[in-house]
Amino acid sequence: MKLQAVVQKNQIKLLAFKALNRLLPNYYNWLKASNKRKLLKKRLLEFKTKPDDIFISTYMKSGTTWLQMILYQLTSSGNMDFEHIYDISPWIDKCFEDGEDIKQLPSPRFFKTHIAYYNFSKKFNAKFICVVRNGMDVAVSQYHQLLDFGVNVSFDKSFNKYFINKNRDKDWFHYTKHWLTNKNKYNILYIRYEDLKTDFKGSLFKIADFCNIDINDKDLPRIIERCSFEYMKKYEGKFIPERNKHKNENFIRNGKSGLGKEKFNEELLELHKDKFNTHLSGFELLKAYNPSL
Ligand code: PPS
Repeated sequence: MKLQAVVQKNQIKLLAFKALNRLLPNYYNWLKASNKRKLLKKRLLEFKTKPDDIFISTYMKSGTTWLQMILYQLTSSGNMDFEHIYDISPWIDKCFEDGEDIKQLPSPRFFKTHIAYYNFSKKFNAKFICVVRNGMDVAVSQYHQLLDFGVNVSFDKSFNKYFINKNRDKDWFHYTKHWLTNKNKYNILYIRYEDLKTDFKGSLFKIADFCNIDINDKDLPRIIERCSFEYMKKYEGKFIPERNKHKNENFIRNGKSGLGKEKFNEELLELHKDKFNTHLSGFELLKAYNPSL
């Protein structure tokens, strides 16, 4: 009898221990995300903006680097003597995280950021260019990036863990919804990756106009050529983020639209449809991305 009670007690202890172990990583991840968010908000508050600063605000793998190159070509002679695009257009999130100072840059300054909308203060005074891309293509591009980072992951897991993300700052649906809702009424130009592909010139003039940049006729062929996929691929080393440098040169990967859906099985497609309908079906700009239509 006594022995039975001891066994029972130990079983209860074991169950409690297992439950705690399961909860702890969640708590730890939540704490980490919350501390990171606090730090970001603080750094954003401290950051002294200039009114002509441009923030290229994108969910990852949506055309951020392309926009960095477009703005570089629009605001300079466009030579490729720089070592890395981050020397011209810093990734502000990383600078904040690493406590790096933003070095002197000519105006207009243009920064890359993946920071979620609600982390910027209401009075943040800058221009934003928000690039959106079909979620299915983003998810596949993100999956390839994880593979390049050496993460051993299936597409299914990549979609369920990274694209749909417990951390809402990193969840594509939440991220996109907040930038499109624009509760604080920031000055935002929305650009679709697909429009850059089908009508590059039209999108380029929209971007230039938004940034008050004149395009000289003689510069146009150079800008178009240097922002092409082929040209950027040739200089890929100048665009690859640190983490996957020296691994596969697969960052300027294939630059195609509409192929993402081939990776989706029925179950993933249903999940995508469901989340899209809940969060994004009301946005006209994203109509062509609706997997239910
Ligand atoms: S990151 O890591 O979040 O900054 O990546 P990001 O730059 O946002 O997105 C990378 C994808 O953009 C494609 N890309 C281009 N497509 C067409 N034309 C040009 N010039 C171009 N430059 C970059 C790049 O190939 C990635 O998409 P995928 O689908 O993976 O090819």
